[in-house]
Amino acid sequence: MVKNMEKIGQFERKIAEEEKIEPKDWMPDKYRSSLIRQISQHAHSEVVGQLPEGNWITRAPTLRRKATLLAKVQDEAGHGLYLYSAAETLNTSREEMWDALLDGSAKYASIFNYPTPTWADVGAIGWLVDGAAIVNQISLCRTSFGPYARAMERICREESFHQRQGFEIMQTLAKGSEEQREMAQDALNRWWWPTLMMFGPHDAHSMHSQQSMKWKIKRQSNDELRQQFIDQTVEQADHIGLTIPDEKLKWNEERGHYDFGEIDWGEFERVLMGHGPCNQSRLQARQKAHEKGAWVREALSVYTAKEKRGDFKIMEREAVNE
Ligand code: BYC
Repeated sequence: MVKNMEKIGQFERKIAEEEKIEPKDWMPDKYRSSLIRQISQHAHSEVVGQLPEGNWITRAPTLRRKATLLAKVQDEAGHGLYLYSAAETLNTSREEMWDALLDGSAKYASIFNYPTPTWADVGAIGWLVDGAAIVNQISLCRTSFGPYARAMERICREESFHQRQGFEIMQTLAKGSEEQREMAQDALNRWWWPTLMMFGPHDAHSMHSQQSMKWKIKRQSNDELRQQFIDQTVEQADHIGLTIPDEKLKWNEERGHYDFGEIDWGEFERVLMGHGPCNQSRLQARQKAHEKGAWVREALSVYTAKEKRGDFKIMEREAVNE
């Protein structure tokens, strides 16, 4: 009992003094499970998040656009891998996390259940979705769990390139022909509200925020980050001459922030329940990719077993002797 109190005291002191909690440190079970929940959802979001933009790799308008998009989508896969690795340090396995994604029981960001019917959607995702992700993730660079914080730093550097390439696509379309400008505006109209939903429910309805902020897993609340994103994005939209689809959007001198309209939380709930426009196809695409990759996992596991047994060293020696 005394020992337990000592461990709790030490954990709380580290949190208070902004020391990172590392995988081998003692931590409360709920701190561990909350991190596994958030980090694995985050990893799934990166992996599923490749699909909407991946849809345009073969149809990108120029070779330069194609190369950039390909690199961006590959970056997202890499982000997924950093995050799965960070979650694994908490004593969960990659297989467990994948199983939960593939059987539909794990959540991933609601935004990736929307379709990408035009090239402007690729621009809107980079500008808005990656833009929102950076706001959230810069804050997470100061999260209390060491491996998550370090993964975030690396991810943020790449996300800022993603955001700029998306913004540049939108800027080019907005300056182009009337048809291109309309395409950009239409994409902004469709992605704006789902992007605001990425930050999660209002603080008053956020189940996990209070405890996560106490443990410094989250450093800013859902509403604070959403407001920060809106404030910075309104000016970017103005700069390229596009209109944010919210009649209530207005600068509030007193608050020093933009006021904005209410999000359709009914739509958010429906997407979370699996009834968004693309929930089924996203899950099916992941299931298919997992089945198609079975031979790679099998080959790797045979390789690892052989390596452990030292088979390759024996083969190397035999090759030298020959
Ligand atoms: N979508 O109590 P709350 C990217 C869930 S990908 C789905 O506020 P919390 C990119 C929430 O999980 C970037 N579910 O939760 C990739 C919880 O459900 P459970 C993704 C959502 O954890 C490719 C419940 O609602 N970023 O950048 O305190 C291409 C109650 O919510 C959502 C991250 O994952 C949502 N939008 O706060 C381009 C960031 N919102 O677990 C770009 C890391 C809420 O009780 N995650 N829920 O079943 C976080 O910062 C936090 O987990 C959240 C939610 C702010 C998302």
